[in-house]
Amino acid sequence: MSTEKTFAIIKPDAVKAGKAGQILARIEAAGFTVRGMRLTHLSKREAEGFYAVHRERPFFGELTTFMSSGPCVVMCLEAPDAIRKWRDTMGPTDPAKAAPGTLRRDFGTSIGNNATHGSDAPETAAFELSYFFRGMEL
Ligand code: 3AN
Repeated sequence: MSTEKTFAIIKPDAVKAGKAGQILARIEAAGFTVRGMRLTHLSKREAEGFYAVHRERPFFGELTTFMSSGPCVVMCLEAPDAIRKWRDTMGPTDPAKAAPGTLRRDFGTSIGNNATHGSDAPETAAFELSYFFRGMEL
């Protein structure tokens, strides 16, 4: 499998709880190379743009309010098969259904406050990386 880039977020719940450093250590231990990283505080409008594919979902308002509630860490992670590997490292959306040792199980507290985000496909990764990073930064 060739090297691939994916987009990741340490969400506001995890940053607020002081878990960003522990999550970053787990990212490095899992074998990802961090190609880009920045602390940012999304506006509601920026969160709505990022999650535009979910705008018809019932939780869209809750999701974008949460994602703009405090600073988060946005990252470009690189590894062989990075998209799948990062989603495996995070675990499923609902922390209650995630296996021990996954980030969402260990740091998430609910389906909304689930500590991390990761792109789910190559097209999504391309959009999400370009939403936060300029080409020359990666
Ligand atoms: P994932 O991030 O695992 O790909 P999606 O794409 O189904 O999950 O959902 C996008 C984001 O919306 C999730 N990261 C999660 O935090 C939030 N979300 C999903 N379902 C709910 C829900 N029922 N209530 C609140 N937030 C939700």
